[in-house]
Amino acid sequence: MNIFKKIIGLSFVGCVPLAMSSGQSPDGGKMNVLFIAVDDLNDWIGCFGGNPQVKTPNIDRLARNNSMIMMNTQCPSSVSCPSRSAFLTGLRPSTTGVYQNTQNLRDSRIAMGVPTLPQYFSRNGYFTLSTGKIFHKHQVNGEQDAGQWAFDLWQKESGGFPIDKSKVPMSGMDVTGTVGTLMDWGPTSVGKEETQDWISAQWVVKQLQQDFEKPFFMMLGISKPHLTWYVPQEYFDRYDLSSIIVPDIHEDDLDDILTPDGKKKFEESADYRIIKQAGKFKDAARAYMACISYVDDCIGLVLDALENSKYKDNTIIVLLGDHGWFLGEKMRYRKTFLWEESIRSPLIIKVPGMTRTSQCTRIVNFMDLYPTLADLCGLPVPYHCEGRSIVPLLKNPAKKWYPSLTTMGYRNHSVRSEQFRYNCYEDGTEELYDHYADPMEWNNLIKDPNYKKVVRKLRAFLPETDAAPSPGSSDQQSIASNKNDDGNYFTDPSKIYINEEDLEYSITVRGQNNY
Ligand SMILES: [Ca+2]
Ligand SMILES: [Ca+2]
Repeated sequence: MNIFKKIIGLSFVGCVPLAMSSGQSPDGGKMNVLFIAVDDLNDWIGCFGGNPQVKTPNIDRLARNNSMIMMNTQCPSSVSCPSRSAFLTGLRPSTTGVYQNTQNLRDSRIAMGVPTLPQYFSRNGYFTLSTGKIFHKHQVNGEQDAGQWAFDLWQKESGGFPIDKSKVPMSGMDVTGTVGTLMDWGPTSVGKEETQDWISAQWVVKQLQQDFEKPFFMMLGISKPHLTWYVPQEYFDRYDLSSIIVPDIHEDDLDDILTPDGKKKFEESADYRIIKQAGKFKDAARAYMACISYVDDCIGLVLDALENSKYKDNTIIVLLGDHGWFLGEKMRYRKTFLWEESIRSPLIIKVPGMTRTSQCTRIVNFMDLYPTLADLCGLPVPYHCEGRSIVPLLKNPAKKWYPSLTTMGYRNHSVRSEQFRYNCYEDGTEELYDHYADPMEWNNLIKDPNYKKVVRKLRAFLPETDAAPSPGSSDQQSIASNKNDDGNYFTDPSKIYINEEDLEYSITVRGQNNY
């Protein structure tokens, strides 16, 4: 039995939308926006039902307090930089060419041709402020570009997660051969008050006690549960190791995903192999859960501060995780793949005067956030946005909606409808899963002739353009040619709607080189 899937919060009642005209708070003024992005947080949150054991009382409290839980949100890409670059510009990876963590969106001519989400709000009467990771970080000329150029006020994060380095790896595993941030977990050497996300949250708390002359657009980036899983011991102590339940794993799951020449496309990951050999599935799950409970406490600080502020009834709250995360499913940990665990991402939206405590199971995408927030705040939705405003869903979650696209790397796409996920890769490999019958995506139906029509319909949602990777990509072949199949460099700008004023503005900002 797999108790991990679809134990969807049963205590949430149906939605009876309140009347509210977009752009105005209940008292008639402009709405503020509080946007919280959590790094690598999957659906292991109480109100999302991804793990019945995880303890997230603060996020659950937000969910129960006139928020809509968007149960089936998809990320634009299943790793940080392309996901964030996409929802912050309103342009898909397949339009900007930003596919990997190594690619700074400022090096994509297309991405720089539009104002980013906070820039758009700043130019439309908002005071924009931020701390923590919102934009993906890049080293530029020896300095860190963390997107500080996009905000009116930006606070560099501090504190970190100090540990006793002599004890690394604290998990006791030999993690040689893994790729990415060290797969390790254990207690910090300081209490929570001295850790990074706690300090970031306290900065937001302080801001919420200020008087702002303009409406604010505040973005908080929370860094955990991104690896490494170092948080104060008290969070590990919240979970009894022996009673941890780990996800169901089918070890033959990858056998039915074959390339066009019949070879197995995917193997188990090095992390998975090492954790399995060490017998530490439960330890890894507990460490991830400990980090989530730490994140939940930090978010609790902010929610309490907002509740006790004068902005309580005129502030839209958006809370998201930037993509999903595997904890053993598909024989892997981490992210960057086109399966449900990596793509489905948490999203909670509270719009005072509009949303009521409710769940929406329609398929939406973070691409929809830029147009949705513009719409909610009474700003024109920029023509360039490739997502769509979900305000109709916030008013009526049962409204019929659309399939969604996720891209991971050059020419690898996933289309998700309510019933199906269709994946196709650059090498011609394809997959199809029926979520009504198989929510864990164990049975690849692509060879079943009964689904030909379904596949044809889903393929219609693939992007028209696959932009060549923008500078910074490790895709050497693409860098060598730096061209699309049609011979153009990057995406042809005439194919998307770019406001010339925006283009000029962005180039001016870039010219300042104010990293
Ligand atoms: Ca991330
Ligand atoms: Ca399978």
